[in-house]
Amino acid sequence: MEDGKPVWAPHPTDGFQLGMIVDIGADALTIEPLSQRGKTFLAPINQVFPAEDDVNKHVEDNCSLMYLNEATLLNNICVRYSKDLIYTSVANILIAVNPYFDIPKLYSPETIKSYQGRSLGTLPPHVYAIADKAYRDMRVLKMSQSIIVSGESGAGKTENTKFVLRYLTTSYGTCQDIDERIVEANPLLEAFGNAKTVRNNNSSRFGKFVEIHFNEKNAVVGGFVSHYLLEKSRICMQSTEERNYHIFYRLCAGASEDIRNMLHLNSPDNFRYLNRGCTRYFANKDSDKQIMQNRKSPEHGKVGALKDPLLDDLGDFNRMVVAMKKIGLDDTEKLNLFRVVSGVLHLGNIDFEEAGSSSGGCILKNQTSQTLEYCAELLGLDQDDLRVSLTTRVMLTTAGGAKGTVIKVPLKVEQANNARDALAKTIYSRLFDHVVKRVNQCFPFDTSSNFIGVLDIAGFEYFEHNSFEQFCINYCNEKLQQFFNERILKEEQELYQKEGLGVNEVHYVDNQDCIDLVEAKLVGILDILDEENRLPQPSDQHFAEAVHSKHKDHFRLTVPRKSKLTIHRNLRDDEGFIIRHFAGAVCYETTQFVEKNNDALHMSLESLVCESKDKFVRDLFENNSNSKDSKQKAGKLSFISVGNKFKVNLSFSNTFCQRAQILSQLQCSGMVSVLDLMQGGFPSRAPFHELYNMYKQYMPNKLTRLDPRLFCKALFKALGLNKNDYKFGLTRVFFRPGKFAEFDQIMKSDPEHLAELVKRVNKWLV
Ligand code: AD9
Ligand code: MG
Repeated sequence: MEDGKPVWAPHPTDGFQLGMIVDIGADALTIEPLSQRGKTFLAPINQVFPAEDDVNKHVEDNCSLMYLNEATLLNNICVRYSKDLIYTSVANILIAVNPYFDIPKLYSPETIKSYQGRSLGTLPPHVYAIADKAYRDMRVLKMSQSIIVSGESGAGKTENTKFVLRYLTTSYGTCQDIDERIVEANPLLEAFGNAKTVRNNNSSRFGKFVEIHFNEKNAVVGGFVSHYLLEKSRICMQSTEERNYHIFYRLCAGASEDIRNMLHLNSPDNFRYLNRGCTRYFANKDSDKQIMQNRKSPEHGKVGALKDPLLDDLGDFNRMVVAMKKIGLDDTEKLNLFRVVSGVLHLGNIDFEEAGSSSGGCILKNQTSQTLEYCAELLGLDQDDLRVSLTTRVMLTTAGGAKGTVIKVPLKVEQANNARDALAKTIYSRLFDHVVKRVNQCFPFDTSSNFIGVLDIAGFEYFEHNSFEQFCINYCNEKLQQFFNERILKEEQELYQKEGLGVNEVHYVDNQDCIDLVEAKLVGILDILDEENRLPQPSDQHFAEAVHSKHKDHFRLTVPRKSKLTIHRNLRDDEGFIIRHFAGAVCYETTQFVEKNNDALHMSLESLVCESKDKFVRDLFENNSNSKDSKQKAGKLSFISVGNKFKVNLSFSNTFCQRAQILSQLQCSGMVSVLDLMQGGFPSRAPFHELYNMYKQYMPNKLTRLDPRLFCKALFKALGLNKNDYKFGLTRVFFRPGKFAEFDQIMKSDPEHLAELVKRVNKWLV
């Protein structure tokens, strides 16, 4: 950087602004903004970056810019976005910007065709190019591949995951039926596992890993979906302006008259589980994305009641039914799903009041007797048994010397409410497990050689109120970030070292301390929470206190009181804690952590559903070790840790006013560190023997007699490649960004050109 050259200097809302350096101080620069000639301001040296000569120019691979830094990356992405070019590469990593509208032809069958078999970098960056690279690597290396999609909630992870699946199945499938099923499984999974949140109208409330399996001829043979914990609290309660799972509204909106009568369904307004969250849809000032979406709606400006004008529940119901048919669900299976969904809705409408006797217990409110009847009917339960199980709890007693007598303890109103909600959550999440299992039966395969997996989990979240769900989701994203750090940054540098490339070291923030804070044995927050759950009288306050006392001076953990790290309600120290995540500080309110961490249902309810007269309901609870457990420990409310289940699951090894927000996403995702690495790095590489095998067929005998390393050296010399574009390591050759693709193009060019090349090689050999 020097006087008179344009630079990017910090700007509070745009991230960066263009300026000129007018004076250089010891640790600050005096900058004159280009937009305000004559005015100057001071900026710290390490926050000012050199700009490209032409800031309106954009490039497909960010690595081919002259200056690789966060400011040029941000500018490149923004210039491209203004031209509807939403994809940008940074070497082998693809950045996607959510356009929030359909870009014509971007995903057309012709586009799919054009990417098939093409090396990364030969066509404009696209999620299809990544999918095809995974496919070609799987074929050449004979190894399964994975694509990881990460980003904030609403960033476009699920949409891009679907594009990858469609690309692979249409390009490399042979049996059209299976291919279609893999794609059509999504509407069903999303109906049961996605919901409207303040950040995303179709937010995934579960994580998934979708595998597309290929046979030895590299053709698609089937698929498999694994899912990670569904957000259960949403079934009974949603935050303001959020909704329950789509299926509930769709069923109310789209079911035929007959089915509605059979399931006793009417408007969503009449169900407690649906009518408390969403009130006003256009009041959310925090979410720019939401507002952008809303502006496109003809209903913009109106205040909605329960129905979100942007969601077409009726249309979505019809599309879902078509998808169900395509993946092979018959009418009975469909009705089974609908019946249980309705059963859960009616269960939620059961209300309790104090019994008015000395027992201290509760009874069902008079007006809910019909609801009880509907619920029992739909779930195949006995009405009286359901009533008793909801209002009492079975306990083992030693009173009066009669050891082991089973007695029924009456529940208070609040306890009965909790029992009802716990039952609803368990039934619905079992139903979701069933949906995933059923989907997996739709694309079975006998043998598979390799697979391509796509990981799509809920993105990093921070709301006004953050609870156990956000804690789990953000922990999961923290793990993913660590994977990224290790895989891209650490391993890459280690490889350079091992191969003796002598490239400068790049520093990045290691988040291991944050992960330890959550998952370390005994002292980690998850274990402290489990410990709390096992106490005779667990409490959220005691849990929060325990967390603070075990981690007094932890850099990643702070008390909510007085902290300026994040905006939060005025919480006491025993009401929450703040964690500094890689993506920012989040204040968690610990109310209900203890309850939400417990997956166990009390015994009377568990056995009630396990013994349902309805085979479908009974089967949902089959293979449930929990129920066997609880029968053995009659009377004891067993504890099944949700947090730990999550931990086990995770052990996988526009407008420019939003620029500042985009910048923070780029910084958080580690992209900026990647740039530092790429500035001096060699993102593409190929082992000598692979190059040898790939190109020996074109080359004269004299050359192919050499060992692979020499073969490559000779070949590169003969081709007259620029020495700055590649480096020879011990076992492979490394290429500067974009250069491998160029080399590959030369080698695979037309026969005439190739003959010319061979001539050159021969000449060089002589
Ligand atoms: V969450 O963590 O599950 O809450 P995602 O999955 O990252 O989130 P999603 O893919 O659901 O976000 O995208 C949100 C919305 O943005 C979609 O419903 C689309 O309306 C919109 N979107 C995302 N990507 C594209 C795209 N490439 N083209 C058009 C898009 N619209
Ligand atoms: Mg999603």
